[in-house]
Amino acid sequence: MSTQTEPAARVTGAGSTWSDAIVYEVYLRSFADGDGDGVGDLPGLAAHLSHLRALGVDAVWLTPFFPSPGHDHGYDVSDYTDVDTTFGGLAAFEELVAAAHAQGLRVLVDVVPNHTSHRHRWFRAALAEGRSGGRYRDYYLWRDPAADGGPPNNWLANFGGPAWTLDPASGQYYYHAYLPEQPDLNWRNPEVLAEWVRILELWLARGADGFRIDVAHNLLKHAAYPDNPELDVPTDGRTPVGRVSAARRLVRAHDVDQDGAADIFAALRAALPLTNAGEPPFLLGETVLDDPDRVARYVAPGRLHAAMWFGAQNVAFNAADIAAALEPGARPLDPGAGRYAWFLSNHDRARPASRLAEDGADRLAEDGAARLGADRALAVAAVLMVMPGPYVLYQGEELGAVDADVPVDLARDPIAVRAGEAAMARDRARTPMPWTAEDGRGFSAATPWLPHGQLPPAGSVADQSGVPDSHLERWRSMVAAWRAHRGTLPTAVEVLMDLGLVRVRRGPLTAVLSTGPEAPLPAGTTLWRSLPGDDDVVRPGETVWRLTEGRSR
Ligand code: TEU
Repeated sequence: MSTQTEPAARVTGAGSTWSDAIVYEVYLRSFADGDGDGVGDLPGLAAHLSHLRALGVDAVWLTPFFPSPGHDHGYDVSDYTDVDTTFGGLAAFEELVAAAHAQGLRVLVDVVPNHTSHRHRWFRAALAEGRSGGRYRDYYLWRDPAADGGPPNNWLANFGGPAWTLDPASGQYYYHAYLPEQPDLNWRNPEVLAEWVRILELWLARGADGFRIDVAHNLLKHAAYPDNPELDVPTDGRTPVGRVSAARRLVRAHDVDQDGAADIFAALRAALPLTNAGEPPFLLGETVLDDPDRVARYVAPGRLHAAMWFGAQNVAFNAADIAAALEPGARPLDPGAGRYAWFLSNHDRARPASRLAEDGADRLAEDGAARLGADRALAVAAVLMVMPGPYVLYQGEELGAVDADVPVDLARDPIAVRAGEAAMARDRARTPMPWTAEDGRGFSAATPWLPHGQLPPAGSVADQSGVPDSHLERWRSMVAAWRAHRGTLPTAVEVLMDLGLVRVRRGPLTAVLSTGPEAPLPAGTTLWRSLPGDDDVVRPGETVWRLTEGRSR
């Protein structure tokens, strides 16, 4: 293992490679099918890199492509060192990396260190070793039954049922935050860290530029396994999809985000070699936490370079909500600290064009509501974009994609299929990318693994490309304006909220979003705006970027 000193603030400081980068999330199964089996793959993506290039993004995050039984669509990994043949095998990964690098795109590999598949050789060995233990038994979390023979405590799995499953052969329960087919690893065992250093080294040697780290907030559980407290009110009705409702009954006091969990990333980062390009690998954590201060712990100096802040995942289109989601990003950071990563959507959440439509998803059959939702999503993306820290864009967001109405008999998400909670299921945001308006949507000639959703209101990629003021062209122009100016901006930012307006001021750039009134713009010149037109005001539902040339307003 080669250990090298990382140049100070190289990956997060002003003007660095990643500090204000745009990362594009590719949900591989649904991006483009290269081999005609109805499932997207790496050759399909390689053939569509020109889309990412035209959009102007800096990096691509590839959702898990490792061999997997597929109980959670790749987030149940049975071998972290290989590429599933469904996605084209290892050669396809190497070709994709070379093609991406040739086009100036960096590649982030999505790793799943919280849990393995039950088919992983470590877990099979752990089962074989039994309760007397051995090297692999302690890679996982085992407890004896409670006095009544039931699970050791009241913890619940995110995808339904108890978080404990009995291994009848040994009489012990093992812990799984997600499905029983996803046993959690024991990160208190130093051997587990050593295994992960070797896995990440392997992908860096194969050309990865960094990693998206699945449920980075989950790695430690309370060592004494106390019960989680019950909540009086299980859900506030605006809770996002991605977890069964029963699991929302408990406070996540002891099963996630334990003190010490964030230190794991300091150990991991210190142990990693540089990338093949000679840079520190970028570490982007998925941190699904309500408290921004808890998220900030994961980006303390020496830990992750960026941690996803979920504050904007569920905002309503009002200035107070949006400003509250932005505000943590305006607090001063320790020198050398990482940043929040900003985003509106991913493969686990409802589409922002649906969430932000006038009356929510119910009226999306009406084209006008969907268009309004998409316009609002772009306006909100435009204030998140100017915050210090990367923006993570999920495939389809650039088209104004809306939630798909996936019939129950075609559902694939375990939250629907296993737990029977279609209302909480994530399939809505995972339907194939609409490249064209034709039958197979240019995604595949075969029946796709999930049905096609309705087209975005502005149409497919082909429908929108080159059409002035289409949703896609407005996204492209925003990215181009951002690329041209981001390198000159300070990291200090101010977020102001007043009478339906949100203002984000970062040096000479001020972004003004109106959720209600028409309002005058700060003096200066307009760099970009989210709606077509050239008025001297910000209109309802619009974000305008103004260059104030050193003026304070
Ligand atoms: O998702 C975790 C996630 O986003 C949550 O909704 C989750 O329910 C939360 O941790 C509750 O505390 C990641 C992946 O993005 C998702 O696709 C996987 O299914 C999941 O982890 C398990 O690997």
